[in-house]
Amino acid sequence: DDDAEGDTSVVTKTKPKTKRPPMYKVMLLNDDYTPMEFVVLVLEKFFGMNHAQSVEIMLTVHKKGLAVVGVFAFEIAETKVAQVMESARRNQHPLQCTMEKE
Ligand code: TYC
Repeated sequence: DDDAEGDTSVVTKTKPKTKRPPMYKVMLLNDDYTPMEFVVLVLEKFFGMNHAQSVEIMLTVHKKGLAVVGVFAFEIAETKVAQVMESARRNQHPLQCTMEKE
């Protein structure tokens, strides 16, 4: 929209803002005790990765300390984090999964 302001020639643009929801990075954190194979299974089960992708991401976390495993809308990200944390708890692994606004 062009909104003419008063009787001078100043014109301001009003953006047609279609608002997208904020997205959230879901991250996996490294630790010294969670077995590599468990992390690989978690990535396959909850993030729909194939085996090769899962191994690659797991090794990135292992070497760098953390990695983004996916970016989702808030509710989805929350569910992924809860699923990973519950699976880690059930299996008595200290694996940590967190989310952060992009
Ligand atoms: N560092 C763990 C080990 O050596 C493996 C591991 C990878 C743990 C990724 C957590 O998010 C993680 N067994």
